[in-house]
Amino acid sequence: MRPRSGATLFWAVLLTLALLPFSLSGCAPRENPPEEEPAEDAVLLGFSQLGWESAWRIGNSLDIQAAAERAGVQLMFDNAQQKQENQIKAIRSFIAYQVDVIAFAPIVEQGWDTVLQEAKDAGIPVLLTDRLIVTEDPSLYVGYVGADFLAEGRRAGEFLVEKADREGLTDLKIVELSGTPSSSPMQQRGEAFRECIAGDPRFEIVETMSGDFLRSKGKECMQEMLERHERIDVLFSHNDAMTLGAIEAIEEAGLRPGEDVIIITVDGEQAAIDFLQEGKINCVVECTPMLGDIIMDLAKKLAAGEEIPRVTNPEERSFTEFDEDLMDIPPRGY
Ligand code: GYE
Repeated sequence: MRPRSGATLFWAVLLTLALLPFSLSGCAPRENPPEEEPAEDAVLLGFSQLGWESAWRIGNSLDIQAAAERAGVQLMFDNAQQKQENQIKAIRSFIAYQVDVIAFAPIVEQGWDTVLQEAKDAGIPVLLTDRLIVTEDPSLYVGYVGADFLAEGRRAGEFLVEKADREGLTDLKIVELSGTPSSSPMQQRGEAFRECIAGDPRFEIVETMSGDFLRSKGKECMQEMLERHERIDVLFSHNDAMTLGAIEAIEEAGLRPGEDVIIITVDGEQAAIDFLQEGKINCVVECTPMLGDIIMDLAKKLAAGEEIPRVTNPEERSFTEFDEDLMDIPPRGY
């Protein structure tokens, strides 16, 4: 950890207060152990969250804040309200306040090199969390902690193949609701799903629309696609929020989600698991937002000058209508 003067700490605390209106600090779950004042020499972690778009994201923010308290890490948390420029501003202020470590969830893959070079020049290690970036200089970040989005897309595709095999389904018209354009989960979930069904004449993706990972847009896009296509047999949606909106549209069109339209979704928030159990969703591919403890552990190691793994993927699975223990899924917590 770099030595920090009392004055730096003072400014760090001040920045945290300034960022408070954008943070979720007031909402940390109450059942957590009592808050401890971070020690004077606590690791100072600047975290730029990308926004508020889904229950996944809110669960992720709450988990990071609770984990920082548990770990005694002093957290400067900024919420960028879905704007890359706000994330860049937040990272610049973390550099100015000489935090020990910067972590951020990049809203899109491109456009980070300049600000990350500034962090590197200042000697501050940067950890990517939740999403990846594309850069020609891999030394601009020290590691990534988050899901394997290709594995998620593959699980979604494999479920569909299994469903078709088991039930002898053919000629399936698929629509895809994709996430924020140019974000890594959107790119990789879509790519791996396509690879799984490629060349199999039973499957045809008839349309892909971006619902930006938002429930409202998921509903709008689904309404439009239902109007445009005579028949839709399958919905592959890149997150639960869009799926919940799409289910509203499907029901309003007089169709039965899970029966008339096979529904495959990613995240695993409680509302999606509830619908899986009710038969309105056929497959939920898990993507856990509970990354806080791993992030704190890695931040402490980085602050101590230790090496960390280049990639840390949490363990994930999928939940499907074929699972024998479908009704025993423990509460998801998001
Ligand atoms: O699937 C979605 C969220 O980046 C993995 O972003 C995350 C995705 C998640 O808004 O719900």
